[in-house]
Amino acid sequence: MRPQDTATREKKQLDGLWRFALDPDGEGRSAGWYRGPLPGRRLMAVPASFNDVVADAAVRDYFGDLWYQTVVRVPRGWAGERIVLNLESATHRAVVWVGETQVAEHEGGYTPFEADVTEHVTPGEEVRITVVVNNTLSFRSIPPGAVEETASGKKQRYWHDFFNYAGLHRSVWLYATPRTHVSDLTVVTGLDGTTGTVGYTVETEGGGADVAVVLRDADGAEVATGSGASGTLTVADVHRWAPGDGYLYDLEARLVDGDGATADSYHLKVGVRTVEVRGTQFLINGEPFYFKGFGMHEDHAVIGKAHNNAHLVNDFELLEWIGANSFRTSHYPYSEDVLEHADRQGVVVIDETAAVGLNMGIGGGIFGGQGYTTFSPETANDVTQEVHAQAIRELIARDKNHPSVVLWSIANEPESETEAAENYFRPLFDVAREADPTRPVGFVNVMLAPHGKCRVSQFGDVLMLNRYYGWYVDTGDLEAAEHDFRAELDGWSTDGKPIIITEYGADTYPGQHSIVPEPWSEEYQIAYLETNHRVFDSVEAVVGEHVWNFADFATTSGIMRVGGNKKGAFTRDRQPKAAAHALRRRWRG
Ligand code: GCB
Repeated sequence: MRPQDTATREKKQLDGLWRFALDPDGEGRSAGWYRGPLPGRRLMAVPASFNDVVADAAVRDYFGDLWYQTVVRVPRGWAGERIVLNLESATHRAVVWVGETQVAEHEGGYTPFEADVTEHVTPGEEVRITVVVNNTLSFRSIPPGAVEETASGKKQRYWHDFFNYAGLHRSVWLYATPRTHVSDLTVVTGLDGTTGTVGYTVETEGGGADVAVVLRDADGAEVATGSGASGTLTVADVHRWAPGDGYLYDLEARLVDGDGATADSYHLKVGVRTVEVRGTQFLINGEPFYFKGFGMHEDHAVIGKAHNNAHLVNDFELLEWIGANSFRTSHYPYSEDVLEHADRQGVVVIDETAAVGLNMGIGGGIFGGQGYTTFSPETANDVTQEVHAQAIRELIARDKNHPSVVLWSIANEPESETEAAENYFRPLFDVAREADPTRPVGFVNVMLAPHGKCRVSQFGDVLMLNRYYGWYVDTGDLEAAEHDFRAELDGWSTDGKPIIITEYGADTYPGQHSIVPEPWSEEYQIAYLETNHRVFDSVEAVVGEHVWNFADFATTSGIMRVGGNKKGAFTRDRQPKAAAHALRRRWRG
């Protein structure tokens, strides 16, 4: 649960400039760098990916341990409270000390973790917080990677097509709650005609207390109340949460002590809506929904993958300008601020884990990865699978209450045409469904595993396909692309499931023009999109189109990438390419 300020809780943001040190010899842990000030004088912004902040290639490409440290005064008013240290993310894993005591350890770069530090701090006094982040990717991490020996030393390799930005990308908090407190809250909403239902479950820690819940509308008027740790509230004439109408109620969960006083209070924004897959339709509130939008990235100059509210609002403004109603959090869980904004704006989200690059048939885009087998005792194995399962659980635990989230994507373009892949993924679908029985689950299929060959799509509720007809195949030949794409989709249509085209796109160098549609030109990007759209419009089971990508983004260096991936409808600094105007015409009508 995110830190909050409520009648019983207070939070203190620890963002700012932290001490920062790289640890290329890996000595900091044994030398106990957390026992005192970090060596060196370097400072780093939190939140930020560290890579592009420093003007040094050795820092940008660094992998290994990197240390962050700050000193914070614990508010004196927190005496007697439970005090918690919360990190919204540390990419890709971290160990945290408060003073000289290790308080937390976490694997996975995009989900939050926290530690009860009550016993290790004194309200009114300062305390040193040290975090060692480790950004090395291996076959035991999600996403995977490998460290290879080269003529110039050890190099980090990975098979996903975006730069391995790392560090403390999101906020760090200290917060206080009463000892008896709400520890989790889950809502499931339903509709019965014009009546809405809000099923809730409140979990409590730290002692016996009664639970009381109040649901208020957006104007603050009470519309339903309940008591007990779980129950169902009904709302007559409910204002539904719907695409384009991010109406939110406020659910307050209160713990009440023996004297009737409020022991703890926590608030949750609730959008009342339903999601259902029926045949080849994707229904929101019982109505067919067609996804229009993008696969995105958290990616900006200087700050890398850091969350930034100005960029958040700007990106959503551009989504609205262009007429998008949805996006996918390709290829990792985004900041929870992004999901809260999607809730408010009525933007629909496909929420994805960081399981990208589990495919040795691909690498840095579409080719490569040679020299490894995807699934084997030495590469992705049952330990990897458990790390992956935990990533799914943590994603769902964090995002289960967001009305904007309508579909879980448990992986992007993994190997899926082999028996090993089938065995690896089958239990992971169960993990997702157990964690959330209310939303459909899928994974994103790559064109190397077409219809008839893919052995994993049988487990999904929805087919999510990334296809590059006219780019990686049929390059420059849009007539062949149209023919081949339609033929493939006719195959998938026989599965009787909704199809979302989760990626299609063409690299486009802004300002590159051509009288005839020539790859890399702005004209070609438009012609490519129009060709794809003709295909989608002619296949009934297609219920969505997400262009790859919303904006140009940073990648590793490679002969297929010119200053990063250039498939954006917008440039990296969010200026429209000609295709953005074309998409706007299609999507806004
Ligand atoms: C894909 C990947 C995406 C890449 C894209 C590309 O299929 O899912 O991460 O960036 O292709 O542009 O090659």
